[in-house]
Amino acid sequence: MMKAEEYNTKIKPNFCPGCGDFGIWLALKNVASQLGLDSSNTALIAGIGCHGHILNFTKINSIEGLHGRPVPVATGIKLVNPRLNVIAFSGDGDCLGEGGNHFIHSCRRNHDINLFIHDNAIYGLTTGQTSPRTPHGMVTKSTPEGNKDVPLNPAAMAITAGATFVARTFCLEPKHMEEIFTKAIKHKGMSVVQILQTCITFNKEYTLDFYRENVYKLPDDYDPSDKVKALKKAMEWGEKNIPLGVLYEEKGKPSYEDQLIDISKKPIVDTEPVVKDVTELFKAHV
Ligand SMILES: Cc1ncc(C[n+]2csc(CCOP(=O)(O)OP(=O)(O)O)c2C)c(N)n1
Repeated sequence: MMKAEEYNTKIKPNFCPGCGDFGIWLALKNVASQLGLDSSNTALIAGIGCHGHILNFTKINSIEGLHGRPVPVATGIKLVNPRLNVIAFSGDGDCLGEGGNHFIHSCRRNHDINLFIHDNAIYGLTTGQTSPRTPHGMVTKSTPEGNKDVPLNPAAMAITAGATFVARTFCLEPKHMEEIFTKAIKHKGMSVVQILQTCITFNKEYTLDFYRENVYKLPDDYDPSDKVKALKKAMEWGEKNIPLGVLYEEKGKPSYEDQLIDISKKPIVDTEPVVKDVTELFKAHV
Protein backbone atom coordinates (compact mmCIF):
# COMPACT_ATOMS: atom_id res chain seq x y z
CA MET A 1 0.00 0.00 0.00
CA MET A 2 1.49 3.36 -1.01
CA LYS A 3 1.30 6.42 1.21
CA ALA A 4 -0.31 9.51 -0.35
CA GLU A 5 3.05 11.28 -0.81
CA GLU A 6 4.50 8.22 -2.56
CA TYR A 7 2.25 8.98 -5.52
CA ASN A 8 4.24 12.15 -6.22
CA THR A 9 6.34 12.00 -9.37
CA LYS A 10 9.50 14.04 -9.83
CA ILE A 11 7.52 16.67 -11.71
CA LYS A 12 6.57 19.69 -9.61
CA PRO A 13 2.90 20.67 -10.06
CA ASN A 14 2.63 23.68 -12.35
CA PHE A 15 -1.00 24.63 -11.68
CA CYS A 16 -1.37 28.37 -10.99
CA PRO A 17 -0.83 29.18 -7.28
CA GLY A 18 -4.25 28.82 -5.63
CA CYS A 19 -5.73 26.66 -8.42
CA GLY A 20 -8.52 24.30 -7.36
CA ASP A 21 -6.74 21.50 -9.22
CA PHE A 22 -4.30 21.23 -6.29
CA GLY A 23 -7.15 20.12 -4.01
CA ILE A 24 -8.38 17.57 -6.55
CA TRP A 25 -4.86 16.15 -6.89
CA LEU A 26 -4.45 15.85 -3.11
CA ALA A 27 -7.83 14.13 -2.75
CA LEU A 28 -6.93 11.72 -5.58
CA LYS A 29 -3.67 10.74 -3.85
CA ASN A 30 -5.41 10.21 -0.50
CA VAL A 31 -8.12 8.07 -2.07
CA ALA A 32 -5.55 6.11 -4.11
CA SER A 33 -3.66 5.39 -0.92
CA GLN A 34 -6.79 4.38 1.03
CA LEU A 35 -8.08 2.10 -1.75
CA GLY A 36 -4.67 0.67 -2.65
CA LEU A 37 -4.78 1.97 -6.23
CA ASP A 38 -1.60 1.53 -8.25
CA SER A 39 -0.50 0.75 -11.80
CA SER A 40 -1.33 -2.94 -11.36
CA ASN A 41 -5.03 -2.26 -10.84
CA THR A 42 -5.73 1.29 -12.10
CA ALA A 43 -5.37 3.41 -15.22
CA LEU A 44 -5.70 7.19 -15.29
CA ILE A 45 -6.71 9.07 -18.42
CA ALA A 46 -7.12 12.78 -19.11
CA GLY A 47 -8.02 15.13 -21.91
CA ILE A 48 -6.13 18.27 -22.82
CA GLY A 49 -6.28 21.19 -20.41
CA CYS A 50 -4.96 22.26 -17.02
CA HIS A 51 -6.87 19.30 -15.51
CA GLY A 52 -4.81 16.91 -17.64
CA HIS A 53 -1.59 17.92 -15.88
CA ILE A 54 -2.75 15.85 -12.89
CA LEU A 55 -1.37 12.78 -14.70
CA ASN A 56 2.15 14.20 -14.77
CA PHE A 57 2.27 14.50 -11.00
CA THR A 58 0.69 11.15 -10.06
CA LYS A 59 2.60 7.84 -10.06
CA ILE A 60 -0.05 5.62 -11.67
CA ASN A 61 0.06 4.51 -15.33
CA SER A 62 -1.78 7.02 -17.47
CA ILE A 63 -2.58 8.32 -20.93
CA GLU A 64 -3.27 11.93 -21.85
CA GLY A 65 -5.56 11.67 -24.85
CA LEU A 66 -6.61 14.25 -27.41
CA HIS A 67 -8.72 17.25 -26.39
CA GLY A 68 -12.25 16.03 -25.62
CA ARG A 69 -11.28 12.37 -25.93
CA PRO A 70 -10.51 10.98 -22.46
CA VAL A 71 -13.80 9.05 -22.46
CA PRO A 72 -13.20 6.94 -25.59
CA VAL A 73 -9.68 6.13 -24.37
CA ALA A 74 -11.08 5.17 -20.96
CA THR A 75 -13.82 2.98 -22.41
CA GLY A 76 -11.27 1.29 -24.71
CA ILE A 77 -8.99 0.48 -21.79
CA LYS A 78 -11.90 -0.88 -19.75
CA LEU A 79 -13.02 -3.10 -22.63
CA VAL A 80 -9.55 -4.57 -23.04
CA ASN A 81 -8.93 -5.06 -19.34
CA PRO A 82 -12.14 -4.92 -17.27
CA ARG A 83 -10.16 -5.70 -14.10
CA LEU A 84 -8.72 -2.17 -14.05
CA ASN A 85 -10.21 0.75 -12.18
CA VAL A 86 -10.43 3.34 -14.93
CA ILE A 87 -10.50 6.99 -13.94
CA ALA A 88 -10.83 9.68 -16.59
CA PHE A 89 -10.22 13.35 -15.78
CA SER A 90 -11.78 15.92 -18.04
CA GLY A 91 -12.25 19.68 -18.09
CA ASP A 92 -15.70 21.21 -18.53
CA GLY A 93 -14.60 22.34 -22.00
CA ASP A 94 -12.98 19.01 -22.78
CA CYS A 95 -15.97 16.99 -21.55
CA LEU A 96 -18.93 19.08 -22.68
CA GLY A 97 -17.50 20.95 -25.67
CA GLU A 98 -15.03 18.95 -27.74
CA GLY A 99 -16.05 15.68 -26.05
CA GLY A 100 -19.78 16.29 -25.58
CA ASN A 101 -20.90 13.41 -27.74
CA HIS A 102 -18.60 10.91 -26.01
CA PHE A 103 -19.89 12.10 -22.65
CA ILE A 104 -23.53 11.49 -23.52
CA HIS A 105 -23.00 8.08 -25.09
CA SER A 106 -20.71 6.74 -22.37
CA CYS A 107 -23.44 7.56 -19.84
CA ARG A 108 -26.03 5.87 -22.05
CA ARG A 109 -23.94 2.70 -22.25
CA ASN A 110 -23.22 2.66 -18.52
CA HIS A 111 -19.54 1.87 -19.05
CA ASP A 112 -17.92 0.86 -15.78
CA ILE A 113 -15.59 3.87 -15.69
CA ASN A 114 -15.20 6.99 -13.55
CA LEU A 115 -15.38 10.42 -15.14
CA PHE A 116 -14.14 13.25 -12.91
CA ILE A 117 -14.98 16.62 -14.46
CA HIS A 118 -12.82 19.52 -13.27
CA ASP A 119 -15.53 22.15 -13.74
CA ASN A 120 -13.95 25.59 -13.61
CA ALA A 121 -16.53 26.91 -16.08
CA ILE A 122 -13.83 28.25 -18.39
CA TYR A 123 -11.16 27.13 -20.86
CA GLY A 124 -8.22 27.33 -18.46
CA LEU A 125 -5.18 26.14 -20.42
CA THR A 126 -5.86 28.39 -23.40
CA THR A 127 -6.14 31.34 -20.98
CA GLY A 128 -9.78 32.10 -20.45
CA GLN A 129 -12.25 31.60 -23.30
CA THR A 130 -15.89 30.60 -22.68
CA SER A 131 -16.65 26.93 -22.17
CA PRO A 132 -20.08 25.23 -22.19
CA ARG A 133 -20.17 25.87 -18.41
CA THR A 134 -19.42 29.61 -18.48
CA PRO A 135 -22.28 31.62 -16.94
CA HIS A 136 -24.54 33.61 -19.26
CA GLY A 137 -23.36 37.20 -19.60
CA MET A 138 -19.83 36.60 -18.29
CA VAL A 139 -17.11 38.61 -19.97
CA THR A 140 -14.28 36.40 -21.16
CA LYS A 141 -11.50 36.71 -23.72
CA SER A 142 -13.75 35.19 -26.38
CA THR A 143 -16.89 37.08 -25.30
CA PRO A 144 -15.81 40.68 -24.55
CA GLU A 145 -19.46 41.77 -24.72
CA GLY A 146 -20.67 39.00 -22.42
CA ASN A 147 -21.40 35.32 -23.04
CA LYS A 148 -24.56 34.90 -25.12
CA ASP A 149 -24.86 31.16 -24.45
CA VAL A 150 -26.50 29.50 -21.48
CA PRO A 151 -24.45 26.92 -19.57
CA LEU A 152 -24.97 23.17 -19.71
CA ASN A 153 -25.63 21.18 -16.55
CA PRO A 154 -23.43 18.06 -16.66
CA ALA A 155 -25.00 16.41 -13.60
CA ALA A 156 -28.51 16.72 -15.06
CA MET A 157 -27.25 15.57 -18.46
CA ALA A 158 -25.54 12.52 -16.94
CA ILE A 159 -28.70 11.52 -15.06
CA THR A 160 -30.95 11.77 -18.10
CA ALA A 161 -28.39 10.10 -20.39
CA GLY A 162 -28.21 6.99 -18.20
CA ALA A 163 -25.17 7.22 -15.89
CA THR A 164 -25.82 5.18 -12.76
CA PHE A 165 -23.78 7.30 -10.32
CA VAL A 166 -23.87 11.09 -10.48
CA ALA A 167 -22.36 13.31 -7.81
CA ARG A 168 -21.19 16.85 -7.24
CA THR A 169 -18.37 17.96 -4.99
CA PHE A 170 -16.19 21.03 -4.43
CA CYS A 171 -12.41 21.29 -4.79
CA LEU A 172 -11.99 23.08 -1.47
CA GLU A 173 -13.82 20.44 0.57
CA PRO A 174 -11.09 17.74 0.80
CA LYS A 175 -13.00 15.23 2.94
CA HIS A 176 -16.14 15.57 0.83
CA MET A 177 -14.13 15.04 -2.35
CA GLU A 178 -12.47 11.94 -0.91
CA GLU A 179 -15.81 10.50 0.15
CA ILE A 180 -17.34 11.10 -3.28
CA PHE A 181 -14.32 9.82 -5.23
CA THR A 182 -14.31 6.65 -3.11
CA LYS A 183 -18.03 6.03 -3.67
CA ALA A 184 -17.63 6.71 -7.41
CA ILE A 185 -14.74 4.27 -7.78
CA LYS A 186 -16.58 1.58 -5.81
CA HIS A 187 -19.76 2.01 -7.86
CA LYS A 188 -20.26 -0.55 -10.64
CA GLY A 189 -21.24 1.33 -13.79
CA MET A 190 -20.72 4.83 -15.16
CA SER A 191 -19.79 7.29 -12.41
CA VAL A 192 -19.82 10.98 -13.23
CA VAL A 193 -18.45 13.43 -10.66
CA GLN A 194 -18.81 17.14 -11.31
CA ILE A 195 -16.08 18.79 -9.26
CA LEU A 196 -16.78 22.49 -8.82
CA GLN A 197 -13.32 23.93 -9.33
CA THR A 198 -12.11 27.48 -8.81
CA CYS A 199 -9.92 28.99 -11.53
CA ILE A 200 -8.54 31.98 -9.70
CA THR A 201 -6.80 33.29 -12.81
CA PHE A 202 -9.58 33.31 -15.39
CA ASN A 203 -12.94 32.85 -13.67
CA LYS A 204 -13.69 35.83 -11.46
CA GLU A 205 -17.37 34.89 -11.06
CA TYR A 206 -17.26 31.35 -9.65
CA THR A 207 -14.81 32.28 -6.91
CA LEU A 208 -14.06 30.65 -3.59
CA ASP A 209 -16.44 33.13 -1.91
CA PHE A 210 -19.17 32.42 -4.47
CA TYR A 211 -19.03 28.70 -3.74
CA ARG A 212 -18.64 29.12 0.02
CA GLU A 213 -21.83 31.20 0.04
CA ASN A 214 -23.88 29.04 -2.29
CA VAL A 215 -23.08 25.34 -1.90
CA TYR A 216 -24.81 23.11 0.61
CA LYS A 217 -24.47 19.42 1.41
CA LEU A 218 -27.34 17.02 0.76
CA PRO A 219 -28.83 15.86 4.08
CA ASP A 220 -28.16 12.32 5.34
CA ASP A 221 -31.76 11.30 4.68
CA TYR A 222 -31.59 12.30 0.97
CA ASP A 223 -32.53 9.28 -1.17
CA PRO A 224 -30.36 9.18 -4.34
CA SER A 225 -32.31 6.30 -5.91
CA ASP A 226 -35.25 8.45 -7.09
CA LYS A 227 -34.31 9.58 -10.60
CA VAL A 228 -36.86 12.37 -10.95
CA LYS A 229 -35.99 13.87 -7.55
CA ALA A 230 -32.31 13.53 -8.41
CA LEU A 231 -32.83 15.43 -11.64
CA LYS A 232 -34.61 18.22 -9.75
CA LYS A 233 -31.72 18.38 -7.27
CA ALA A 234 -29.14 18.41 -10.05
CA MET A 235 -30.96 21.33 -11.64
CA GLU A 236 -30.72 23.48 -8.51
CA TRP A 237 -28.19 26.20 -9.20
CA GLY A 238 -28.62 29.56 -7.52
CA GLU A 239 -28.25 31.59 -4.38
CA LYS A 240 -27.48 29.24 -1.45
CA ASN A 241 -28.83 26.51 -3.65
CA ILE A 242 -26.05 24.40 -5.16
CA PRO A 243 -26.28 20.87 -3.74
CA LEU A 244 -23.17 18.75 -3.13
CA GLY A 245 -23.25 15.00 -2.65
CA VAL A 246 -24.41 11.86 -4.42
CA LEU A 247 -27.32 13.18 -6.46
CA TYR A 248 -28.23 9.89 -8.13
CA GLU A 249 -27.27 6.25 -7.72
CA GLU A 250 -28.82 3.23 -9.40
CA LYS A 251 -27.43 -0.08 -8.21
CA GLY A 252 -27.47 -3.38 -10.06
CA LYS A 253 -27.87 -2.16 -13.65
CA PRO A 254 -25.53 -4.19 -15.90
CA SER A 255 -22.60 -2.21 -17.24
CA TYR A 256 -21.72 -2.27 -20.93
CA GLU A 257 -18.79 -4.57 -20.17
CA ASP A 258 -21.01 -7.00 -18.21
CA GLN A 259 -23.09 -7.53 -21.33
CA LEU A 260 -20.15 -8.61 -23.50
CA ILE A 261 -20.16 -12.28 -22.66
CA ASP A 262 -16.86 -13.14 -24.37
CA ILE A 263 -14.99 -10.32 -22.69
CA SER A 264 -16.47 -10.97 -19.26
CA LYS A 265 -15.41 -14.65 -19.58
CA LYS A 266 -11.95 -13.93 -20.95
CA PRO A 267 -10.68 -10.34 -21.10
CA ILE A 268 -8.91 -9.33 -24.31
CA VAL A 269 -5.79 -8.60 -22.29
CA ASP A 270 -5.53 -12.34 -21.47
CA THR A 271 -5.95 -13.41 -25.09
CA GLU A 272 -2.97 -14.34 -27.25
CA PRO A 273 -2.72 -11.89 -30.18
CA VAL A 274 -3.53 -13.54 -33.52
CA VAL A 275 -0.83 -11.49 -35.23
CA LYS A 276 2.30 -10.97 -33.19
CA ASP A 277 4.46 -9.28 -35.79
CA VAL A 278 2.74 -6.51 -37.77
CA THR A 279 5.68 -5.78 -40.10
CA GLU A 280 4.14 -7.68 -43.01
CA LEU A 281 0.76 -6.02 -42.46
CA PHE A 282 2.39 -2.60 -42.66
CA LYS A 283 4.19 -3.57 -45.87
CA ALA A 284 0.90 -4.72 -47.38
CA HIS A 285 -1.01 -1.53 -46.59
CA VAL A 286 1.53 1.30 -46.85
C1 LIG B 1 -9.57 19.76 -31.03
C2 LIG B 1 -8.89 20.82 -30.23
N1 LIG B 1 -9.49 22.01 -30.09
C3 LIG B 1 -8.90 22.98 -29.36
C4 LIG B 1 -7.69 22.75 -28.74
C5 LIG B 1 -7.04 23.83 -27.93
N2 LIG B 1 -7.26 23.64 -26.51
C6 LIG B 1 -6.35 23.00 -25.74
S1 LIG B 1 -6.78 22.99 -24.13
C7 LIG B 1 -8.20 23.84 -24.45
C8 LIG B 1 -9.16 24.27 -23.38
C9 LIG B 1 -9.19 23.38 -22.19
O1 LIG B 1 -10.24 23.78 -21.34
P1 LIG B 1 -10.94 22.71 -20.40
O2 LIG B 1 -11.20 21.47 -21.14
O3 LIG B 1 -12.11 23.35 -19.76
O4 LIG B 1 -9.80 22.36 -19.36
P2 LIG B 1 -9.01 23.29 -18.31
O5 LIG B 1 -7.79 23.80 -19.03
O6 LIG B 1 -9.91 24.41 -17.89
O7 LIG B 1 -8.66 22.33 -17.22
C10 LIG B 1 -8.34 24.11 -25.80
C11 LIG B 1 -9.46 24.85 -26.41
C12 LIG B 1 -7.10 21.48 -28.90
N3 LIG B 1 -5.95 21.15 -28.29
N4 LIG B 1 -7.72 20.53 -29.64
